[in-house]
Amino acid sequence: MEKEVVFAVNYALNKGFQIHPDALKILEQVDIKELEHVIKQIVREKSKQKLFLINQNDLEVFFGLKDDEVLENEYRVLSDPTPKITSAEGIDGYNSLFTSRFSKLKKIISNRPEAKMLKSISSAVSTKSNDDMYVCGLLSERSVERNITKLTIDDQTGSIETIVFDKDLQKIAASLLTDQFVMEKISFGKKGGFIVKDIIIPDISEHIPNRSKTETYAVFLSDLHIGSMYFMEKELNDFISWLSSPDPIARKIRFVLICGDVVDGVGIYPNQDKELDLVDIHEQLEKTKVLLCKIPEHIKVIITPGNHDPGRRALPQPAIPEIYNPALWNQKNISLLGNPAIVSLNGVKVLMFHGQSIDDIVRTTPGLSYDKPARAMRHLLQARHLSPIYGSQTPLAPETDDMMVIDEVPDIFHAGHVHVVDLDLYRGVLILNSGAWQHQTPFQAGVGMIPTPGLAVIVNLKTFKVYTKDFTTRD
Ligand code: D5M
Ligand code: FE
Ligand code: ZN
Repeated sequence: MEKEVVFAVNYALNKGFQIHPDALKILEQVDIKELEHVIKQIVREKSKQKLFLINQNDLEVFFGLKDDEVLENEYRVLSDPTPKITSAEGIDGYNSLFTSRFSKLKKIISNRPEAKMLKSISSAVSTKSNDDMYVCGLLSERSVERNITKLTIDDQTGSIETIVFDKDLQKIAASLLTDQFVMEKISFGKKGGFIVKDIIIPDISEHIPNRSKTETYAVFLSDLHIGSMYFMEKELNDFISWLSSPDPIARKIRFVLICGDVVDGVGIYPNQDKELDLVDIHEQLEKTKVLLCKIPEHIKVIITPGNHDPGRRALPQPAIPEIYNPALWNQKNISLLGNPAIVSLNGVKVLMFHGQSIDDIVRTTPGLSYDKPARAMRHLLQARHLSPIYGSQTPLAPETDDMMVIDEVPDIFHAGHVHVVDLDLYRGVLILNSGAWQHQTPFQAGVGMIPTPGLAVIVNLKTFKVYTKDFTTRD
């Protein structure tokens, strides 16, 4: 026996494993260079399963000698803002953006029984009825004074100030996002003023997700920040090499989704150049191309932009323009889409949104924090809008169609931006934030943000079981 084979056998025996005689025969035929690595992988995986016999099948799977069952890998783009982006300008543009937001969300809420009783704001204001009335609009103002909350909502006919006395309703009122769509049950009070009896938000109903027929896996990544001094090149490279390894999960991966901040960009924040390894955007994208082109061709790679990527800053963002790297665009297994985008992976609908608005939401909503971004994402699903707040940090473009409305309920809602891996399941929708491949930056250290970088989030599209694989530790 060759010394590598002896090593492998002894390694397994010392860990309490038995080796089937048929497996021994295979060990003598396999690639010696791979042997140590593979035997350690098998021992680790089977220890987890508490199965202490190594058989022929294990070796065939881990060495990639056995063909996988045919895995479905059907990819479709369901929504991409790139070709739809216009250049509506000024106040008119914002008026039409908000008109579009209002009418799309009113349509979404129209399946609620109460929606049949909706009155326009101008007619509610003039009626001043003591009976219950329903109105809906975008929340333009909220104020809290002496144990009461005042909410002002607007529709195209006018504006109404409403008063919330009830404690529980005040809690709901506090969680509303500025410019979000709401429906209210109100009546005109004896002492004057419109009293809020109920607050209804569009939300989603219990959702039965679409599933892949085969055990195909997708990997969810974001915030690579290629070009930054803090970019974790080694870890990302290890991840990319792992995709071509005989690991049984790696062999079933057919999709890699990258949800923005692919590069660190140039001039994104003051003095950024002092924190860049590559100070030219073309160099950053060239490096991106070199790294991502190492992903095997049977895996489809989908890239959407974030606030660090070139294109435009305001939402919705077009795909990273082809001129920055035609080779990346023309790579057969790579697709560049805008932000937000919806793709179908074997029928599973994935909404990809970089997550810029999470910053605004965390800052303005009681109970939310940066270490639990999936909670903030849940708020967005409930508001049925990816970036409601206008005029805060997240820039919105004055499009005539509000493409940030969540029209269709996705099966998976994928975002990044805050550099923290977090998961949630809300009414059947898998919410996931995919972390980052950048070490903590001095800015983040200064504000106490603790990222969880170097983790790949992997989802079995048939069972929706989620795995995270840590590339910061060597095995
Ligand atoms: O942002 C990563 C996270 O860090 C995101 O939550 C915003 C926050 N961040 C980063 N830089 C700044 C500055 N300069 N001001 C406010 N918040 C910031 P990323 O998109 O990767 O930069
Ligand atoms: Fe980022
Ligand atoms: Zn970002």
